[in-house]
Amino acid sequence: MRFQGKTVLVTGGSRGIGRAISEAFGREGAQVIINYSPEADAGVYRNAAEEAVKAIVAAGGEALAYPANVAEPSEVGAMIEDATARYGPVEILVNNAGICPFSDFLDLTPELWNQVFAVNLRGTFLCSQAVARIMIERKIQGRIICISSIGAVAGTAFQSHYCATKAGINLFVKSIATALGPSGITVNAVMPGAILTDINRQFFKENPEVERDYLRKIPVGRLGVPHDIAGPVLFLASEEAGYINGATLLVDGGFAAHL
Ligand code: NAD
Ligand code: RM4
Repeated sequence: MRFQGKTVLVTGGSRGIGRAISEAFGREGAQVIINYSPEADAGVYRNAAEEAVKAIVAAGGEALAYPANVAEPSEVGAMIEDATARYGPVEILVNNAGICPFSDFLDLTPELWNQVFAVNLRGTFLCSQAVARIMIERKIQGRIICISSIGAVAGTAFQSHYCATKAGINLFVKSIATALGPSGITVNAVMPGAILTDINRQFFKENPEVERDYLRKIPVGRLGVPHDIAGPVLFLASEEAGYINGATLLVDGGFAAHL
């Protein structure tokens, strides 16, 4: 129960890695705001956020689902204001929301480039700044954890847009860790390797050779699962990680450890 009574905002918390993080915080006593995108969660995902809330409440925790596009300043502002009114100021922010519509470089359009940058990098900026302002105002020595990617340190032919956002997140983390450290706020990044979620399920299905290639290169011999990321995120949010600031932590089974 390391996070008893703590207010935690997880962007993109309705499914995949974000859901695993949200549920893990809920199991340890946090009040969890599960942000999600109504657009991204339409269709088969429609009730994903409500299911995540139910899972946390069923486990004895407290949570609410909050629809907001992290790329839109007005929606981010309203979300932070409403969350603060309901649970008190956000003490732990996990910038998890992210998209990766795979595209070969030569087919990549300016619109898709802008869309991926808006969600992954601009969304991380907007949420971090809005939460940090209140943390400083309320003298909260909080935590900001950004979900970057192995894609920040190793590119692929079909993720030039996405990898650029994740490399940007790594240096954004180091920069705001420098800016916010004096206020007692730490900022770190977790870099997942290949984790089987909705972001890549269809891509791997259509490109089985890529999944086979990845499996050959991952020393632990398996793709990751969302639960593999939740533990490191909670550690970085914990008291035990109080002196870790500006770090970027690979959680990839050893994928990036070798040539
Ligand atoms: P996912 O597609 O399963 O979940 C994405 C989540 O983001 C959903 O909850 C969705 O509602 C939310 N979202 C999308 N656009 C949004 C927006 N504009 N505003 C608010 N929320 C929005 O994906 P995932 O694999 O769980 O990815 C989560 C994070 O992990 C992403 O940042 C991704 O880049 C990163 N990551 C994933 C992998 C992997 O292999 N799965 C590897 C490295 C990094
Ligand atoms: C990661 C890695 C994974 C992919 C995600 C979206 O950097 O390439 O395989 O699924 O991005």
